[in-house]
Amino acid sequence: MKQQLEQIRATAQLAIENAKSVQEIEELRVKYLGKKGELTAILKQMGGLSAEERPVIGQLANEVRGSIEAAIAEQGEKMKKAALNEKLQKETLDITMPSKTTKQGGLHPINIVLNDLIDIFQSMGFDVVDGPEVETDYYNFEALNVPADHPARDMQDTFFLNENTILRSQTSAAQIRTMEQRKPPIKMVCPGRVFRADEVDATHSPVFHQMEGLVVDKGITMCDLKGVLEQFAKEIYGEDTKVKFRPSFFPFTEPSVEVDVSCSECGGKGCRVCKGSGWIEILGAGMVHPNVLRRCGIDPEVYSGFAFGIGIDRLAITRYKISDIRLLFENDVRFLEQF
Ligand code: 2U9
Repeated sequence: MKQQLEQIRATAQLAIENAKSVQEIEELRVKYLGKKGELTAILKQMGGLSAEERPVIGQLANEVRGSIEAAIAEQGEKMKKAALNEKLQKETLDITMPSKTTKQGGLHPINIVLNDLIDIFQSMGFDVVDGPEVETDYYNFEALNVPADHPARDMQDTFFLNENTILRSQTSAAQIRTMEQRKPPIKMVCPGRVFRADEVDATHSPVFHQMEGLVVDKGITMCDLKGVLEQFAKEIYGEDTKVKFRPSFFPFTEPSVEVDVSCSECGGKGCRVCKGSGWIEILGAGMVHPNVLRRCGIDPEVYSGFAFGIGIDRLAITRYKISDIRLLFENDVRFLEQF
């Protein structure tokens, strides 16, 4: 039996050293140490041994088991190391390879124009205020002197979420809230996305962007309106730009004006861009209607103000000679990477 055990030790040792895979080692473990393995088979015969022999053979059997287990562990470790070495060899890093280039993004043309507008108005002392895109009927219409049955609602037909909740058709609500919360002087612009139930074509989109402005204080007159807007037009279109104020109508301003600038393309002679007129309309404005001030708790006998609205998308289209407003919303990278 002693001989048999030594034989098992020697053959197991050899087989384990020659094993080529983890799977093979596992098979050898089962073959020698498993329940039906060779070592176990020998141990089962120990009952037939004499009392003197039994402890000697028992001890030897344990030694053999121990040395087989150690050989298995050692060979397993060797294999792990070999596999790691092989992996490291294959995964050598070539630090001389050129790196992957990441494409740098850029600003959307609407944001380029928006940033310019913010810079201009901030330099004139205007605060920039934000407001929610989902508004109540009151803040979008009623507070701006546009009651439920007012015909001007047609011009600003928007999307209703329910009877009282809408997607804002202008950013004016933020200005109403500011007037409700703060005493004049107020000098603010609010840029943002607005919505109208318009048919989509090359010049109309149901989603567009505007920047509205509001100045309220004692003694504000149409002269302030003209001075600020003329300065703005010159900063956007150049010092030589002429500015024209035409009478117009908005329910929230009285009197109201539309502002044209001399065409920067032809210098006012008339061309395709200005459709032969020499002028391009850039914004609407007016003196804040007394009803609007009164509703916000501001006494129109004491305070007055002017307001204006600028279409950012239209400005971007004329500045970059973009042929179709839809290009601004399709996010085609071939279009966007030109700016
Ligand atoms: C308050 C009071 C008055 C904002 C104004 C306009 C004239 C105007 C258009 C320009 C192009 C909208 O984006 S557009 O289609 N806007 O012509 N907006 S006056 O008047 C206000 C705003 C807030 C409290």
